[in-house]
Amino acid sequence: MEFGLVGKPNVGKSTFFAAATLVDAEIASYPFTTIDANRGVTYVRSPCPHTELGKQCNPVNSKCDDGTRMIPVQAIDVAGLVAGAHKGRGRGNQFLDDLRQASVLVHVVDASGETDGEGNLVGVGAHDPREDVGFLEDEIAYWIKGILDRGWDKVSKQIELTHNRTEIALQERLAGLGVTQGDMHQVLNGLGLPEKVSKWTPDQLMELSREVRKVSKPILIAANKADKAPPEMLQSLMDLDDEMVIPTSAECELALRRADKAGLIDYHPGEADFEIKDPSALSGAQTKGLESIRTCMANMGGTGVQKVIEKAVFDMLDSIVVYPVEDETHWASKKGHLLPDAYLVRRGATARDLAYVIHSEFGEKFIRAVNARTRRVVGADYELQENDIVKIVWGG
Ligand SMILES: Nc1nc2c(ncn2[C@@H]2O[C@H](COP(=O)(O)OP(=O)(O)OP(=O)(O)O)[C@@H](O)[C@H]2O)c(=O)[nH]1
Ligand SMILES: [Mg+2]
Repeated sequence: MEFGLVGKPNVGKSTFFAAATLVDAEIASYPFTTIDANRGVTYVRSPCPHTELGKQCNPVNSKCDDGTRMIPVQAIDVAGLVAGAHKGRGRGNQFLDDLRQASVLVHVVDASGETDGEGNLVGVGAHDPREDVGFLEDEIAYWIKGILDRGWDKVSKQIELTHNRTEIALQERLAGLGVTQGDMHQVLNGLGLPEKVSKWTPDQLMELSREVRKVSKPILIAANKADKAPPEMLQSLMDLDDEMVIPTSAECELALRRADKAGLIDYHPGEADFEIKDPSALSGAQTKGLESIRTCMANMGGTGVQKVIEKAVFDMLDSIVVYPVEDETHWASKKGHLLPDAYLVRRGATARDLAYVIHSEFGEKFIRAVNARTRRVVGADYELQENDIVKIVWGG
């Protein structure tokens, strides 16, 4: 599972990325600091079932922090995108190809208003961040249209000649974006485009691209630099959609994660406070910096970074956590590792889907599964439930 960080230049995408992954990404207060994409791993939290057994787990593909399972997700940070990128403005939109695999986008917006539409510094409060919200949906749709447009004349005629079903042909073309046949069916049904594909107008292709964007790249907004945003400016941004706009301070989160890594503080991402380990080990400036972060977190209920990641993964993508095991009696691997792996799957995924996630051969040669909590045998179509522990039996 992967999420992409997008937005205009100089808003804090790389700071958010670095905070989430602790990968060293270049950060600077001018536009287009990032040119090539940064990739890294971050984690989402879920209560670990090992607590039900009263025994410590032995995670392999994930981590466990005192009863909280940390499940990896990929993060990708790309160059800044400006309005008109599809016409070549700024760095264009070709670099969005790096986001093909991303199943959800986090739109980082500068809630402080200190950057103009191109990302140049103009002073806190000088630019209305609400103006930056709408353009992204358009630019992502133009990018998708660009992918559809490549060789479209030939492709559209071929679809008609082979009497191939339009939804299958288009889905195959957009499979790299994570578009499924079900998605394509839904999109085409909703649009009611003419049957003759080669007669579709550029406007109709754009309409199609917009709908494909909605199903394949849902967008969540991080109202970043909330630590220095004028309160009424931040509020006006949240008023656009208080479900989809989450205030963040990527800078505070980065400082906290680095201080935690350096052993100076005890901080668990997502929490609203932290503990200074040994106050006498800190310089005056460090203490002052940390205390101002603490005040900011108290106002915001945390830095918002972990909240954004988890909202994207659990709410927008509707993911659940499942634990495949080989030994259903002991919830362990063959080697005796307790609850070694945790996987994120979309709600509605079946036992066979999980088998495919683990290994394509497991999916192909799926025989049955066992729900390790109930010890009941379940079939390929069994719909996985949150925190399920499942043994997959395969062979052939
Ligand atoms: N006060 C404050 N400053 C921030 C925050 N996040 C980022 N910044 C600052 O904003 C500037 C830009 O940060 P970057 O992370 O490089 O921004 P970007 O969006 O990746 O920029 P480009 O790669 O140029 O598109 C830097 O000076 C950061 O220190 C934040 O939450 N609060
Ligand atoms: Mg950057």
